[in-house]
Amino acid sequence: MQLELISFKLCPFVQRSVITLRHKEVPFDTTFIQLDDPPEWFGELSPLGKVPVLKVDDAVLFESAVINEFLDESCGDRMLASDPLERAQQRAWIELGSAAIFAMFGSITAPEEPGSTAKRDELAKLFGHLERQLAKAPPAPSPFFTGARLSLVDAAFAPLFQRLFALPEPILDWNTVPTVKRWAERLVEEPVVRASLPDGFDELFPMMLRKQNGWYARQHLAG
Ligand SMILES: N[C@@H](CCC(=O)N[C@@H](CS)C(=O)NCC(=O)O)C(=O)O
Repeated sequence: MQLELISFKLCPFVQRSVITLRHKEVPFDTTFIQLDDPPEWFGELSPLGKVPVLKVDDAVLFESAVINEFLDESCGDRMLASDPLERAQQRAWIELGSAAIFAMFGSITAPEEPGSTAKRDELAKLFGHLERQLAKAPPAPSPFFTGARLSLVDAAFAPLFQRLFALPEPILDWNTVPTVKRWAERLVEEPVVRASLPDGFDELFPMMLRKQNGWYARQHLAG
């Protein structure tokens, strides 16, 4: 099985698949594109015009959650629960993770302060739900979302946590979500998670935010 991941270097959704591929030690090739100037073939290949896309031999998969479930079912130890109800709940938390990624980006790219604040509030609300879920014992993360082993929920949230920690001025009060904080701090130290960050992330991430020129970047990323 030949795997080719179509990627934009800074995309957190692509990184979810990189974490899964690396965790499962599956060899894959990466083709990077620029989203603001995509090659012509990308429009043909990606039905929603988004990354990640995974080419599996001649077949095409899109949507990070779908790609990750395909990888999970095809390679190595399972990263989702075998029980249908638990598995469905894990999928639901992955969806919440996607909403939180969009809230984060909304907050740091909104053109003006009110838009940025509204997205920040949305992020806080989503994390509040996550905190209440995690604080129910079990399963408080120990250390991962579902217990001792990295799960697809961890793969879905890790790129978000890395970006939140990389911001020069926090957009989330971590003190209000202590269980999430503990999970996040442990997760970003996981070797496979660290290794999934694209080369040059520390410079490229603020550079991308400056280019977007939103209210947050103008306040906290001048120069
Ligand atoms: N629901 C999608 C979201 C992917 C997504 O939004 N990717 C962004 C880059 S981080 C993208 O390709 N944006 C291009 C666009 O929306 O035109 C997934 O989970 O794969």
